[in-house]
Amino acid sequence: MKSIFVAAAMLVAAPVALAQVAVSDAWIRGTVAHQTATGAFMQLVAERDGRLVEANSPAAAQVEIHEMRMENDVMRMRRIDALPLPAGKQVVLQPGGFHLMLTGLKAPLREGDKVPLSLVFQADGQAPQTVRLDVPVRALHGKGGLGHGR
Ligand SMILES: [Cu+2]
Repeated sequence: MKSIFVAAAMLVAAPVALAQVAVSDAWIRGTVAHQTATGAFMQLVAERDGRLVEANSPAAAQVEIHEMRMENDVMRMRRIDALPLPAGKQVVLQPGGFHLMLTGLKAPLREGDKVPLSLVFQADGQAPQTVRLDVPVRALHGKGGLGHGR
């Protein structure tokens, strides 16, 4: 498992290769005019037990870590303080599940745009580590709306 993680980490962009957490398939959902919130999605694999504790982007006033769950047959999202990342286990952020919520968007996000996004990881017993990404925007279509319009 260890060697697989190292190999995967070396395939991704240089800034991420040094990271304790491998980030793959990151994308942000495109927005339409006047839409001020959207979601960011990706897969994370941490080398050591830890968590995602913070995210931010110059494109948004705030980036929150959200989870979605069924409550009385209704999908609801709520903010969580941190996303646990067990060592070696893939944690998926996807529509309908965990995601990063970008709110207070300063401009619409169009397909083909790249949005800077910083993720702060905290491995147990280690200093926090920031990973900076340029995340591509994918068009707004298909299923999997986030279920809230702020
Ligand atoms: Cu959300």
